[in-house]
Amino acid sequence: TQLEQALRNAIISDVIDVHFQPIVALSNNQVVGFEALARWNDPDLGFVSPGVFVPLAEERGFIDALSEALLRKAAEAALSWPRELFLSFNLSSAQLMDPGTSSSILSILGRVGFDPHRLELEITETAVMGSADTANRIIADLRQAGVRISLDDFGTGQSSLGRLRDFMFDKIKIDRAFVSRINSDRASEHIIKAILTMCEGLDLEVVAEGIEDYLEAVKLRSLGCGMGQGYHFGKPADSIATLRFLHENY
Ligand code: G
Ligand code: G
Ligand code: MN
Ligand code: NA
Repeated sequence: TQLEQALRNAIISDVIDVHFQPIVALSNNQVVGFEALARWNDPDLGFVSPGVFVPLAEERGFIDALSEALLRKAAEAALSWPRELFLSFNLSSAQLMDPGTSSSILSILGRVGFDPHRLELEITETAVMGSADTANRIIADLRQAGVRISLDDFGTGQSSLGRLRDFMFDKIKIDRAFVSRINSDRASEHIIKAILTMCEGLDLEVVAEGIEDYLEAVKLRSLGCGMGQGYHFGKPADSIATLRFLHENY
């Protein structure tokens, strides 16, 4: 297809960019890290969402090449940040089925000179289900090297609390479906409270995603949620704008 051909060309010519969205400590609104988000603006097709091209890359076997280029760019950009903030990077489900993923990631970090302790990998519940043994092995190898693992979109998909019992994760990212209703829907507030209590007991860090206004931030902070992310704190921005943002915020 046209999209597939364009994606192939974009990967070969290395034009897919990475943007960064701040993650803040809710106690003081200080930036603690950034999530890397792939951005592709094709001259003919216009802006194509990663929600479209990442699954296509997985299906066509391009995901390794794409993800390696994105991680390299993200880590290189993060090396120029004025403080040692963490970098959070999304891993796709196909990567969690490929036993070569951990060594590939660690070798990129080595080449770029990026400390694995500053990297967090976001994975979804569904992705871990896919090929559980391989995924467990990859996660264990990466954590052994100091990389941290966060469970993305928590509360959606085929949630399985049982996965949390295996202590494979360092952090939970509460899906924005709950966050966006926290001040209008009692049920969402109760669910978030329960997640926070559970995470405290399991010694898991928590990020609330999709915070869009001040009242949501205040509410989450009062409930004891440690970190937040969303348009209220900053939209994803390219590496130059991110550097400017960091210099303006310190
Ligand atoms: O940025 P946006 O909301 O359009 O992202 C849509 C989806 O694409 C999200 O689920 C996000 O996690 C995913 N995504 C964005 N960048 C990457 C990436 O570099 N790798 C992978 N695997 N997924 C990404
Ligand atoms: O699946 P994942 O959680 O990785 O998706 C992250 C996506 O959510 C990013 O692509 C980003 O564009 C989007 N996003 C980030 N903050 C907000 C927000 O405050 N509101 C909405 N609607 N989307 C957001
Ligand atoms: Mn994510
Ligand atoms: Na997320």
